[in-house]
Amino acid sequence: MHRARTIFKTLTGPQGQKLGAWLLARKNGPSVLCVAPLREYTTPAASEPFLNGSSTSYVEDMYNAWLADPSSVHASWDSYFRNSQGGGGYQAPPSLGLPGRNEVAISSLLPSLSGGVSLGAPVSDKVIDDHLAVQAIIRSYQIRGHHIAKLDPLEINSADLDDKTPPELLYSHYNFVRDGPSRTYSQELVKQVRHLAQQETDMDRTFKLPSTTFIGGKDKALPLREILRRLELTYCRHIGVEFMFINSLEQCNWIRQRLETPGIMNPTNEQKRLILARLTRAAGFESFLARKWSSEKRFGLEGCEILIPAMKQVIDRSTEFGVESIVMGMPHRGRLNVLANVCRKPLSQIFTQFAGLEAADDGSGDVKYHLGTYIERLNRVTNKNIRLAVVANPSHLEAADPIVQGKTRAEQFYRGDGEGKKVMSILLHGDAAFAGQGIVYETMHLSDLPDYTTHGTVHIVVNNQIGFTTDPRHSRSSPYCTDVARVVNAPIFHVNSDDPESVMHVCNIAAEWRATFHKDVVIDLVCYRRNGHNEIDEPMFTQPLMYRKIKKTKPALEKYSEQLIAEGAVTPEEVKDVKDKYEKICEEALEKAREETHIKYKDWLDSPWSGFFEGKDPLKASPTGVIEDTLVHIGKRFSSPPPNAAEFVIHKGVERILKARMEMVENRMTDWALGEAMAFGSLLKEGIHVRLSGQDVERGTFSHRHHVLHHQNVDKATYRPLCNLYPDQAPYTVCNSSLSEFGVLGFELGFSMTNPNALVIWEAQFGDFNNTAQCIIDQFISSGQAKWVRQSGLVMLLPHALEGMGPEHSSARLERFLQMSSDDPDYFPPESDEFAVRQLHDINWIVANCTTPANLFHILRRQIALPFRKPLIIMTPKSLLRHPEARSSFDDMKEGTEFKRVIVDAGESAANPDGVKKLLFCSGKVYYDLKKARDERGLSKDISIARVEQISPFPYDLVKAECAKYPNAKIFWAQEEHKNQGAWTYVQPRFYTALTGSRDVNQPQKGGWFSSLFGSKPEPKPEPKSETEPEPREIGYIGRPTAASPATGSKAQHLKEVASLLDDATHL
Ligand SMILES: Cc1ncc(C[n+]2csc(CCOP(=O)(O)OP(=O)(O)O)c2C)c(N)n1
Ligand SMILES: [Mg+2]
Repeated sequence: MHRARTIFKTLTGPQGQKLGAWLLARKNGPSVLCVAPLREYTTPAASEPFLNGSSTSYVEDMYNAWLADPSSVHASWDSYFRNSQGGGGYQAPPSLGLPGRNEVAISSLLPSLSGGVSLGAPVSDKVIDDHLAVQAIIRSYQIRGHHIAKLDPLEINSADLDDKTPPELLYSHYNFVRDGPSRTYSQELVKQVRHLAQQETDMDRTFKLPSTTFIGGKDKALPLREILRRLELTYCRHIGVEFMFINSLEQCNWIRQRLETPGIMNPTNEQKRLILARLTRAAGFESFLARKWSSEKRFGLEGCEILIPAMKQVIDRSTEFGVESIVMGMPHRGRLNVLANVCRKPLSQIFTQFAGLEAADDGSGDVKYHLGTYIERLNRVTNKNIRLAVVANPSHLEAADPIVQGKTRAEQFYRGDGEGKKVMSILLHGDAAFAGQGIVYETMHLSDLPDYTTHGTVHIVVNNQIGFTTDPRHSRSSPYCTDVARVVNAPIFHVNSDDPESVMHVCNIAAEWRATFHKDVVIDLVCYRRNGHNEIDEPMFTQPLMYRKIKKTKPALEKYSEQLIAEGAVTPEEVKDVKDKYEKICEEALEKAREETHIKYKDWLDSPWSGFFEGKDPLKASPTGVIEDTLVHIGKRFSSPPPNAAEFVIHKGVERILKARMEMVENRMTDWALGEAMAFGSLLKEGIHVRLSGQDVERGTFSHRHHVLHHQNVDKATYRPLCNLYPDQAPYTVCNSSLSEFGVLGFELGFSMTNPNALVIWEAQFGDFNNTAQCIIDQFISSGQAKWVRQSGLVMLLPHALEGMGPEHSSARLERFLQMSSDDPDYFPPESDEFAVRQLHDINWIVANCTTPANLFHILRRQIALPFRKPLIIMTPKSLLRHPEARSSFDDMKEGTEFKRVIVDAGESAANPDGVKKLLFCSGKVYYDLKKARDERGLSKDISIARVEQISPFPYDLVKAECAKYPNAKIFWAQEEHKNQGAWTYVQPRFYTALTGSRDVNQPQKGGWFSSLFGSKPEPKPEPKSETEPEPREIGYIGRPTAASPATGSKAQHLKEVASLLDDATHL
C-alpha cells in the first residue's frame, strides 16, 4: 500500500509527508486547510472534490455507506459516526463555496479535528491514507492511463512521443525513486502497479469506490487487485483517452461511465460481423485498385482500413440520434475509399477517373483524390435517409476545414436546425497536418462562437505516425498530434486501429458525445501506412526499421478475421464469401466504367443547387434599382433609434450618427453606410438572407456602420435595425468574427456554397490582411468553379487606399486579384446587349473599386440579380466613408438605374469633348483627389476624368466609347498605387485591346474562357498594318514609381508623393 500512497502524494500532497499525518500535526493550526492543486482550475472542475484537494465527498460516501451498513466501513469511521450521532449528529461538510476555492474546513475532513466532539477509537492515519491513495490511483489512471495504453499497432512508437515527456512527469523528479530511476511517469506507474501486486495483503483488501469511478458497476467496493485490473483494462489497453482536462464534472463523469462500466464494450456477434464486412470492403477496394492500376497514385488507405468502418459507425450512430445530413472534409489519404464505401458513390464513376477520359462538361477539373461528392441515400443500418457531402479540396492540407464548417453551419441555418441536431460535420485529418497546420487551430476556435458554431464536429485523425517522409518527432513539439483539440475542451480518444472493436466503441462514444453535448470530439486512429506516401514512393529510404516491421505486420483484416473465426463468430467460408462478393461488385463496376467515353465534372459536385439554374436565361440579370418607397422605408428604419427608445439608452455619438442619417434620408441622399444598408435591406425585403462577417463588422472598423446598437446601461442588450425592417423580411446576420482571416474567410466561402439565394459577405479589417487567407483566395475563390464546377457569390470587402497610414493599412493588393482574373487581355468580346452579363458569366470573379454609394448598392444587389454566382472582390474606401462628395442621390438607386461599370465625366469637359486635352481613367478614391486638383487648377474643360468602377472583367466597350468621345485627348491611367501594384499592369494591355480591337493571341472560341482552356487553336497573327492606317492611341501611366512596399511609412513622403501624382495628372 505504501507505493499507492506515494503516487497519491506525488499528485496532491505536500511533498514528503503523508497527508493524513500532516493534517493531524496541524491540529492547532487554522481551521481552514489550503491544499495546493495540481493545476489552477477556474472552472466548474473546481467542484470536483478530488481535483481541488478536498475529500469531502469521500467522507460523505463513508457516511452514506455507514448509514446503509455500519460494517461496510472501517471500525474507526464506525466509531466516529456512532459518536457523532450521539453528540449532535454528523453534518455534511460545508460546500466548497463557503471556505473558498481549494479550501475545506478541517472539521469536515477528520473526526479528530472537529473540536469538542468526543471521539471513539482513534483514527488511524494509515486507513485514511490508504483510502485516499486508492482514490489517487483511480484518478491517475483516468488522467494518465493513456500514456501507457498500447496504441501503436506496430508496437515501436509511443503515440505521445514518450521520450519527450516534460521533466515534471518524470517520477524521479519527485524524489520517490526506489527501484532505479524510471524514464517517465508512465513507466513508473507500471512499476508501481507491479510492485503493489506483490504485496498480497493489500491487494486483497477491499476498498470503497469513490463516486468518480464506474469500474465497480453495481459493486460499491472492490478488492484493490480488481480495482487495478479494471483500470488497466479501461485505460491502458487499446484505448487511451484524454478527457480529465475538460472543465465540466458532468462531462468527465459521462465519459468515465462510458469507458469504465464493466462489460460496456462487448459487441454482439452481429456487430462483429458487420465490422468485418465493412473492413473487407475497405481492404478489397484498395487491393482492387492496386491490381488494376498499380502505377497510379491513389493515396491508399492500407494500414488504416479501419477508417471506413469507423466513419460508418459514427454516421450510423449519428443518424440514430436524428442527424439527416453530414458534411465531410478530408485529405488525400483514403479519399477514394471513403467516396466508394462511406458515401457509396457509384464505383464506375470512380473507376472512370483512372481511365484518362476527357470531360464532357465545362471546367478544368482536378485530380481524382481532390474531388468532392454529394450523395443522398438510405442508411441500411438505421433505415433512415441520409445526405452525405464530401467537400472538394485542394492539395493544401486542412484548408477545407473552415469550408466544411461554413457549409455545415449554413445548412443548419437554412433548415432552422439551431442546435445541430439534423446536420453535422466530420473532419478527417492526417497526423502531421493536424499538428502542423495553423488553420486547424483557427477552425477549432470557431467551434463555440454563436454565429459560427456547428454544434460539434467529429474529428477523425488517420494517425499513421508519419507525414510523407517525416517522423512525428520532427513534425511536432506536442506529445500527441491531437493536442490542438485540448484548447476547446474536446475529449480525445486515441485508439489502436488494429483493434476494430475498440475503434467502434470510441466511435459510438464520439457520436453520442456530439449528440449530447454538441461539442467537438477527436478520434485518433493510431495506425500505420503500409506503402510509401503514395503507391509509387519508396518508404525504405527514410523509415527502414518501421517498414521492416510493417512488412511483418499482418493486415488488420487478416487479424480480425482470425479472431472472429477463433471466437466462432464467423466461419472461414463466410469470410471468403464476403471478400469474393465485393470483388465481383468491383469487377462489374469496372466493366461499366469501360463503356464510358467521357467523365463529367458535375458528377463530383459537392453542393448542388437544385432548381436554381432551371428555367433561367443564363445571360439575363434582373434589375437592381428599387422603388423610392423602399429606399425611404429602409433609410428611416436604419436611422431610427430602437422602438423603445425611452428605455434603450444608446450612446450620444450613435444618436448623432442616426440623426445625420435621418437628415440624409430626408434629403434623398445616401452616404456609404446608407448605400450598403439599402442594398442589404432591399435584399432582405426580397427574402434574401444577408450575412456580414469579419472582424468588428458590427460597428465597422471605421465606426461608420453601426449595425448593432448597444444599450449603454444593460449588458448584452442590443438592437439591430436591419433585423427590424419588415415583418416578413429574410434574416439578417451581422457578426464580429474571431481574429482570423484564413479560418473566417474559408468559413464564409463554405457558407456561401449552400444557398445561392443569400448574400454572404466577408469584410477584412484592412484589405492588407486578406493575404493571411491567401490559400482560400487562390485555391478556392479564384479557381473553385473551374476545378470543381462549384459556384459562389461570396463578396469580399477589402478596405483599400493610400491615405498616409503606412505600409500596412493601405493596400488590399488589388494587383493580385486582377492578376488572377481569367479574362483574356487580348480579347475584345463581341459587342451586344448581353456584353456585360456575358463577360461576368465567362470570368472567374469580379473585381471592383466603387466610388459612389449608389454603385455599391447596385453591385451588391447585382450579386443576387445575376442568373449565376461569381465571387465579388471590392476594394472599399476609408476616407470616402465620410467624404462629402462620395454621396449618391436616391435618383441613382431608383427603378431603372443600374450598376455603372464606368462613370464618365458629365462636367464641362463632356460639353466640349473635342477641346479636351487629357482623358484620365482611374479607379477608386483617387478620383476625388484628381477631380479636386483639376478643378482647383481651373482645368475642368481640359481634363476629363472617367472612373473604372468594375475593373475586371474589363469594360472594353465603355472604355472604347469614352476614348472615342475625346478624339484629341491624350489618354492616361492614373492611380495612387505604385506602378508595379494597383490596376496598371492589368489595365494596360486591355486599354490597348479596347483601343485597337485587336485579337492577336490565343483568342478563345465561342464558349468564352472555358473553351480557351480546352482545345482552341491559336489565332493567326493579324496582318501587318498598312502605312496609311493611323497608329493606335497610347495609354500613359500617371502614378507612383515601382516599389517593394505598398506605401511609405512617412507622412511627409506620402504628401510629397500625392502632390507629385496630382501635378503629373494636371500637367497639360
Ligand atoms: C499545406 C500543405 N503543405 C504541404 C503539403 C505536401 N504534403 C502532401 S501530403 C504530406 C504529408 C501529410 O502527412 P499527414 O498529414 O500525416 O497525412 P498522411 O499522408 O500521412 O496520411 C505533405 C507534407 C500539402 N499537401 N499541403
Ligand atoms: Mg500521417
